[in-house]
Amino acid sequence: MSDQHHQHPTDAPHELRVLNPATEEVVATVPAATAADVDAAVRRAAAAQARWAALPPGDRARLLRRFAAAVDAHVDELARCEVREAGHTIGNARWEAGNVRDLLDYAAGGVERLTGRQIPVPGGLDITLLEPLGVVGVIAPWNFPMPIAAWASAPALAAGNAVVLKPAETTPLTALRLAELALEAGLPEHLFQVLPGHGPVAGAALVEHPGVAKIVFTGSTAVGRQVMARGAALLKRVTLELGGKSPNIVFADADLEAAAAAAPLSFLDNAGQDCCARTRILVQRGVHDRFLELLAPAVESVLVGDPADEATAMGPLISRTQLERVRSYVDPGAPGIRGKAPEGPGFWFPPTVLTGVDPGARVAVEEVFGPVAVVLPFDDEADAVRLANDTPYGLSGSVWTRDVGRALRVSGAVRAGNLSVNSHSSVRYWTPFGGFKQSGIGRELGPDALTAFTETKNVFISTEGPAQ
Ligand code: TXE
Repeated sequence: MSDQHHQHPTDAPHELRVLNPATEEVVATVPAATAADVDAAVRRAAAAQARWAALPPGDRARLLRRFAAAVDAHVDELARCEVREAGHTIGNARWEAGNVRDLLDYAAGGVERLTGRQIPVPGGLDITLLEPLGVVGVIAPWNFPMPIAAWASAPALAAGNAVVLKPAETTPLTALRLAELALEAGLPEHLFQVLPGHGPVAGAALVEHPGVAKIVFTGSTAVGRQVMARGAALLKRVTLELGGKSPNIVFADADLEAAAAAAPLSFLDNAGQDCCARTRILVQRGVHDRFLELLAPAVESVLVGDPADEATAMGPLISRTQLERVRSYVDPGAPGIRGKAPEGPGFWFPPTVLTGVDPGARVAVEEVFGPVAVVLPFDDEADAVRLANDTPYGLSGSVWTRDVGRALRVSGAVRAGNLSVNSHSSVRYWTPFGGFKQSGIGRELGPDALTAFTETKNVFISTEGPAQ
């Protein structure tokens, strides 16, 4: 680590103020970790990891299941915390806490099934061992603070690693609570540590720490690039889950009612702060106007307001910065469909679909990370694929059609990691998730989630007798 990271830059406060994005009230203040704190945490984690990896796999699995049970017993508390610090709707937040429990259970199930191979070779026996990496650094974003923290942490722990997690500046609280629950469940001390802090301080210190074997980073493509460049000095293993500008492709032969009903879910869920958001709605020209007629009431009727209210469908944006960012993309006079949002306090932006947009316009090209989509017409299948791929990103996308052949052709041709046919959703913990192109490197979740936190060692055992 370089010395400059042992101190806070003068502009980085020593505390993080957590605001409720729906009210702008201060929810909590937590200390921000320095690079020295990160260093101490990594050393403690390394000691804990050695003991953890030496436990019989069945014991590790049992402890992770207890951690899952502890999360399950606190789903409502965790969800309410997520509502307060991230502005997620209470329904979504409960799902997210449940998702952490499910991820821990799923990872626990993998502990005793993590096996190497025996490979036929002449002159001996060859086996591969899947060894833990050591200490894994997880840098999480604020858009899904709980699930994304667990996507990496659960399989990393299951594979025998320790985890040091740096949550986003705006959302440290649920992660801190998860670390407490891990301890209460009996996980060894220092095995799963949460260090709130500033990205350029604590995040950078994790990336540059020689004791951290792998970084799992979820966040912006710009910072992801920096993480990879800085980690390169130590040839650090990296998984990067970055931005997206995903297409939602609606063909004329689709069930238009179903496609229009699902479209708002695909870009308004979590107020559009979702890397998989389908923010480019590509509609075949012949059904363009009909589709917009169906889409308008679906978007206009989305209930935006108090995220703690069970009836609310969409909450606020995370911060004033994010609100300003989203505003910068939308000309208030531009044609389109608009829903309603509260005035403030709070960081509110109404559901917005822009029509008649130039495909090269900033709002049609860049990740907005707010409740904003554009509609772009296309002529035929080739045109749809060209438009869908006309982006540096490649995270996800949807294809709406009743033609199975077309569904398969288009899914095959779109350069993205997660495609859904006649569905708006991408993420299931049983299946691999990750980006093509500038959307990331590596995959999380799915059956190989644990393997991503191991190093393969090949051992050859000679069966040759002594030389004659
Ligand atoms: O992200 P950052 P921001 C996109 C989205 C959003 C934009 C900006 O478009 O509008 O990014 O969001 C840590 N070394 N996504 O500024 O900065 C930081 O502390 C190490 C998409 O919040 O990338 C936080 O924990 N770490 C995305 C995490 O990186 C650093 C989710 C993400 O923050 C660091 C979030 C550094 N130098 C934003 N600088 C997705 N893929 O879903 C910051 N961090």
